[in-house]
Amino acid sequence: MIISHEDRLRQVVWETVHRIPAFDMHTHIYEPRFRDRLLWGVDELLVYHYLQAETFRANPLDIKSPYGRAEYERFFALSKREQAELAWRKLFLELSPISETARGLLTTLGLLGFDISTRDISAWREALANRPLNDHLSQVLAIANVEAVVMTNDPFDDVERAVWEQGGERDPRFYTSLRLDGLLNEWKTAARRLKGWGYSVKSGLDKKSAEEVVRFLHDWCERIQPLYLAVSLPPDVDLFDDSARARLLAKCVLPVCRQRRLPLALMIGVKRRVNPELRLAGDAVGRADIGQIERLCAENASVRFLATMLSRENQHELCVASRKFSNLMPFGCWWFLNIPFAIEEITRMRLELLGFSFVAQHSDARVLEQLLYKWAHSRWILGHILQQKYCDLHRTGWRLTEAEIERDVRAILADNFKRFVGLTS
Ligand code: HDL
Ligand code: ZN
Repeated sequence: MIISHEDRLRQVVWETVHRIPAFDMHTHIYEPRFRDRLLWGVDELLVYHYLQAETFRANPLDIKSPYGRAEYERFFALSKREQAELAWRKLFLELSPISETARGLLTTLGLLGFDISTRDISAWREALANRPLNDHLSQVLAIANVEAVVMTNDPFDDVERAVWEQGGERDPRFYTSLRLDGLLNEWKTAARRLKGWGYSVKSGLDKKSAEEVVRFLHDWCERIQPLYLAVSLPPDVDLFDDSARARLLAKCVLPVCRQRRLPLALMIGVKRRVNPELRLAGDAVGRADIGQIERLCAENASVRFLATMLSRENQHELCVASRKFSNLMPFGCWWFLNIPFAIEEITRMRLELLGFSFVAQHSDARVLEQLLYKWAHSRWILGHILQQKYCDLHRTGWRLTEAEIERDVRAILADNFKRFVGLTS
C-alpha cells in the first residue's frame, strides 16, 4: 500500500524496525548444552567486562592507593556476588547509571518486566535465578525479537571442545562460527596443541604442516558446520608478510574458505591485554590499515569477507572499501562502537554510502539477557535514522509502500547476512 504522508511514513518505519526479527550474526552466548559457557542472570550482567572496566574507574575497593596487581587481585578474589554488589553500588547508586552498559542493564531488566524505579536488585536477582533456563532463553529471544544467534565457537576452548566431541542435539536457534584467533594469533601454542590432537604439524609450517592445518579446519567445519570462519586482528596486522599468521591465512584458511564456500569474518583493530590486570576488560583499540582488507578482497575475489573494525576512524574507509568490492560486507558497530553516538554515525554513513547493502548490527552479547538491551537500543537509533532518511526520500516525490520498507529493513537486520553466508538464496 502506497504511503502518501510523512506522518504515516514515520509510523510505518518505526513499527517495521521493531517488528522485523534480527539475525544476530556475532555473539558470545551458547546453547544451554554448553553449560557454564552460557552466562545469564543478574550477577553475570553486573560483572560483564564492559561494566567491570567502569567499576574499576569508580575505585570499588574504596582505597587511597593506586590499583596495582595486588589491588586487582584483591578485587578478583571477591565472590561474583561481591563483585556484582560493588558494581551496583559504584555505578548505579553512588553515581547515576548513565553509561551505555549501565543503562543497558536497566533496559534489560525493564524489558523482563521488573519495575526499575524500585532499584530492588536483590528481588530481580532472585526472580531471574528461579526461572527455568530454557523458558528464560525462549522469552529473551522473543522479547529481543531475535530469530537466531551465531555463537563464537573456539576449537581451542577445552570446555567447548568437550561438548562438541560428545555430540548432542543442536538447538536450531543457535548457529556456529569457527573462531581462528587461537590458530592465527597464537601459532606456536596452536602447533603444539594440534600435534597433541593427532595433526602432524611443525611450528615451521612446512608443506605437510599446512596440509594438516587444512585437515584440522575441515574436521572442525564438518563437526560444527559454521556459517563463517572468523578472526580478530590487531590494528597493526600485516596479512602479507612472512609471519606464521600470514602464511596460515594464505595456505590454509583462504583455501578452506574457497573449497567450502565459507566467508571469512575479519574483526580488526583490537589491542589485546593493554592492561592485563583487567583480564577480559583489558583490551583496547587502535586504528588499522584498510589497505589490508582492500588487498585481501582484490586478491581473493572468489572469497566473501565479512568485516568490522574497532576504531571509529576506520569506519568511513570501510564504507568506501565496501563500495569497491562486492565480496566485502561490512557488519555491526563492534564493542567500543556499540554506543548510541557511534551507532548513529556509522549507520548514517553506511546508508548514505552503501544504501541497504550492509549488516546493520550484531549484539556481541556475552550474557544471555544482553540481547534485550543491545537490540532495543540499536532498533531505537535505527528507527530514528530511517524515519529521517525515508522522509528525505519522500520529499523527492518518490513514493514508498509498506512492503518496500519491510524489504529494506529485513535486508539490513537479517537477509543481507543470510544471503552472504548462503543461508538463503
Ligand atoms: O573478539 C571479540 O569477539 C570481541 O567481541 C571480544 O569478545 C570482546 O571482549 C567483546 O565481548 N566485545 O563486545
Ligand atoms: Zn565478540
